[in-house]
Amino acid sequence: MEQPVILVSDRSAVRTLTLNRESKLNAANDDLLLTLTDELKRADADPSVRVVVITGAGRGFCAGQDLGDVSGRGMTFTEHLNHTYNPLVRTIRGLSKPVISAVNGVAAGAGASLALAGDVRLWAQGASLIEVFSNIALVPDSGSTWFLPRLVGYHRAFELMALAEKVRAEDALRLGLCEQVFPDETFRDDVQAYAERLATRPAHALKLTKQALNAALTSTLDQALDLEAELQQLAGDHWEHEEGVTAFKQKRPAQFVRSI
Ligand code: T3D
Repeated sequence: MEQPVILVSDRSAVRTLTLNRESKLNAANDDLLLTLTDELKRADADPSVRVVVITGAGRGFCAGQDLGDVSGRGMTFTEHLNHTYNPLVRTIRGLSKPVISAVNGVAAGAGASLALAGDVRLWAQGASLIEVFSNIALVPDSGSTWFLPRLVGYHRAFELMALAEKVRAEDALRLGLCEQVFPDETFRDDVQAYAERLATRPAHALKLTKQALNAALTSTLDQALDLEAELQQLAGDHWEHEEGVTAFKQKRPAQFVRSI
């Protein structure tokens, strides 16, 4: 029987979506990309899920487009990106819940873009990222040209893209490509623990925070101030705010998770 291209598992309000084409370092075919996008939307609609983790099976995170699966797809590059990768990246960024890119191994090409697209990027010590596109004379896609210069500046982004050099975990941390690096041996447990901690935070406030940050990346200060004022009203009117203030006054931890 054929293996599912995305494995779905739930633990303590954390949904983990595992790219599952291990023998090809989870290189992406259309089935994987479309299923991942569907699963993200399903997780967003499921009230029992508070955090979503994207990771890879085996020793790779994602090796980008499956280069053995491009002929005969009946689409131009532009059509293919608009059909698969671009909706996926938009879904990650637009999800109302935090998405963790849990980079367990090599992330190359569009896989590097996926590694950068999460709201939180956690890496295993042995993970690496390669903007590999220029090796096959393509342009970085799936958001890499947007994410990378915002993180490392134009010039370093250009160098990484032009030379397709491997960025290892210690350099990724220094460059701001990830928030934390965990030992390979304990990586999946460490990611789960991090995700569970995030899942205890106020979900509604984090949803609005994500919205504000995404908008601020392309807005003026005036626009950001206006949006903050608008979203703060929504946050301030929500029960989470009342609970946070009450907990502060009562000198106890706030309880932002309510049974559904
Ligand atoms: O719409 C469009 O089509 C445009 C969109 C483009 C988006 C893109 O992502 S373009 C970039 C595509 N990706 C690549 O060019 C990466 C190709 N892979 C590599 O450069 C290397 O495999 C890695 C640097 C990622 C890892 O190297 P290494 O030495 O750790 O592993 P390996 O031995 O090269 O790979 C292990 C297996 O995975 C191997 O299979 P085998 O020989 O054991 O049967 C290899 O062929 C397979 N594999 C790795 N990457 C891909 C792949 N198979 C198909 N497609 C891949 N991308």
